[in-house]
Amino acid sequence: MSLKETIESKLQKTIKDSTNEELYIALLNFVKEQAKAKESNEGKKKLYYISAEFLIGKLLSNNLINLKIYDEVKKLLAEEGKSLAEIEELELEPSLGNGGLGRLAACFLDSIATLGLNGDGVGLNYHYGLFKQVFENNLQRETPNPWITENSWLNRTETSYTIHFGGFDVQSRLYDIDVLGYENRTTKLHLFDIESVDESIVGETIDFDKEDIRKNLTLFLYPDDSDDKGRILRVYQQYFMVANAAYLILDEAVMRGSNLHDLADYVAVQINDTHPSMVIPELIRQLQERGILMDEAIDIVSKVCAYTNHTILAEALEKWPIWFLEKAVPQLMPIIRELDNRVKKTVKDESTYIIKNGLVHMAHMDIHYGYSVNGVAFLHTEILKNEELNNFYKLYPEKFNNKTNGITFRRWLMSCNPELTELITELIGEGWKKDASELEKLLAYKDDELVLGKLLTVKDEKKSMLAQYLKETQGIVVNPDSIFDIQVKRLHEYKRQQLNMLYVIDKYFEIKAGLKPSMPITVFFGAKAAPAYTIAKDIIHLILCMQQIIAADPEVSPYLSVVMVENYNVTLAEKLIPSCDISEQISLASKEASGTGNMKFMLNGAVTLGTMDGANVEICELVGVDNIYTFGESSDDVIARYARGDYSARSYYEGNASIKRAIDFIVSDTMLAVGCEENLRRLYGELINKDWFMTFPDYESYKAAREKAYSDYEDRTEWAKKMLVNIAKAGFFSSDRTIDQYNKEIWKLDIEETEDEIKKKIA
Ligand code: 26V
Repeated sequence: MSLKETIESKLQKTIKDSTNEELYIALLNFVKEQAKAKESNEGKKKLYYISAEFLIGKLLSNNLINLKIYDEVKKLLAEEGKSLAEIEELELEPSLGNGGLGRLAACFLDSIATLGLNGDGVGLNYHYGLFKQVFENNLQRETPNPWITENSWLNRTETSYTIHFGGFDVQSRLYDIDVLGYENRTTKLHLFDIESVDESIVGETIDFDKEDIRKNLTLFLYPDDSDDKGRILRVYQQYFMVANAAYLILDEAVMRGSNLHDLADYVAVQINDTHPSMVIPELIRQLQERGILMDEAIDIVSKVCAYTNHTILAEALEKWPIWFLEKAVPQLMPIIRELDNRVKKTVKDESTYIIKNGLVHMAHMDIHYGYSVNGVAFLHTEILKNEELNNFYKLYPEKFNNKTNGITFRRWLMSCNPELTELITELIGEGWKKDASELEKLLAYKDDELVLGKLLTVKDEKKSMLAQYLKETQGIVVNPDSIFDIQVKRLHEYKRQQLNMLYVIDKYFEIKAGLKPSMPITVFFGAKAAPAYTIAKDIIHLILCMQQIIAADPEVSPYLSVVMVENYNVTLAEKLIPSCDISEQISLASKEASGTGNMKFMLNGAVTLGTMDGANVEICELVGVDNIYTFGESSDDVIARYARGDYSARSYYEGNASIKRAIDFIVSDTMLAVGCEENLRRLYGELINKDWFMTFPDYESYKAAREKAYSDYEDRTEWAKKMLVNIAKAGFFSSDRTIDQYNKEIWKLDIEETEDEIKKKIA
């Protein structure tokens, strides 16, 4: 059967006569069948990547690309007068993550499937995801973000377990999403849900009865953690996730032939940040249930579990009060106490203990009882070893290793930027799609004006497409001939969207004073703030107020505009990133573990304006100082400044006229006319009295670097060379490389025979 016949047999009518909804469902079912027909990855040892977040994005086009039928389907639909792009718009995006950590997990699944590794993802099926962001009166409001429709990518399975909590049980149900590898076999994302979930307890807002666990457990990702009720719900969620994972892991291992004593030959568990850390005591508990004694169970689990750290921010390192665990999962506390006692018996350094002052330190458990601890970029791992986790590094130097993050080029180039994909392929062939290091072949065209011109044309095209899209979907008008300067990422003070705004306000004053930029500039923001993170929401308020002020000012708006997109998500990222000229990666040095947006921008020919933080350091090394704009204090300087504790924001504010003028503007009459006094005064006070993430000391060097980038931009050929070098050097950041390293250095899935077996054979 031809593709057309296959699709039409599903539709029971012609493509021409079908609605986009009908076509979406037909394509969804067609892809699901293709996935089923493909072999799934297998092997003796299997990886379980356990993560509270999988920010997978829409799946239709990506799956068509990985099946290598995207172009064919698009062409067929076009011939019948239909648009694949319009059909894609109908798919709802699941918001099963906050940002980088969840998106990384999704990229990793793509690479695991593509490399044919035997590994699955395990997480939770949140019905309303994180939340949908709505702007009202220049403020963020949160509403539920339902995404599960009658026809979705979820496949209900027969797998179900009884999960015990303190005082009650729940029945789980496993739903699977097929993950298709690029031209390869498939793997699975396992999302656990509860049978008793009750969507009706949620109304228009994200408030709900946080204590009715049997109904609410899988409604939202990370419900508001500003109070104990929300925090303890997280413990319930986390235990539900890992208890299900552990049952699945042990059942499958036994099916693959394990006698459980040899579990480490059959299973590797990657703990993605501390959210799944309870899998350690839970696996020990379940092994005991299956007849294995404590000593051996601990030994087995310590050879199975590996931990990834994604942040050095103390507030994000989970420490649960003992009473939370006693209440939610009393069966785990004796095991956690035993694990802690063993540490206390053998280790002198009290800072590494698991239980301290009534708190259970989840990361400490991971490090003592996991066999690998990795950071997510070179600098981050060095900071873990030498600063944050130095006491652990001294105990277990052999456990520490780096795995610099990566991104899947299938989604972040081939799918979101077919125009650039085509140009690259025309120049260097198809090989880069399977081996990203081949992108370096592009360097041969560094002085080819024709190629550089084509690169600029593609960028212009993507900018126009974004402008069109924003007009249609958000009613925002942007000038496609302006410089697109973009900062999109979670809203957090350490990422310093406020530093970007300082520049915007400064520039606003310069333009008012007659100092006009020679090219118009559009500054884009996209960011969700955690619902209970007050200052982050105040920063969003400032951005939206400034957007309004500039738009209404005919003196300024022809030269400068601010655009904050609503509800930034994977779908919007796929439109924003290809159209970007300047990629803002301006975290306070030492604070951004890696960043992955920085890699996506680079791959799409944006030039980075950034601090020497996270993976920016590696980007800088790869592209060379001529092809990146770096600024700001080094991580060593920042760490030293924190240690001295002598930073005074106020003295910078008083000593620098541009900073003072910009900060005072936050509480000016102009701002208060469009904004909310309480929010603006709070932000103003926070900045001049605290500025915990030290924006002021970096301001002058930031401004200089940004001005340099803008002026360099005007020499279009020279700029195009920078773009080309960035694309050519992005190969290192393919998640295929990252996953290959995880496998060779941590999981060792390809090794069919264990050392013991080989030794036995030799003997
Ligand atoms: C989360 C939260 C949530 C509540 C407010 C405070 C706070 C502070 C930090 C975090 C970060 C949690 C871990 C995380 O998402 N890390 C990100 O992981 C990415 C993938 O490795 C990495 O690229 C980012 O640099 C890192 O921030």
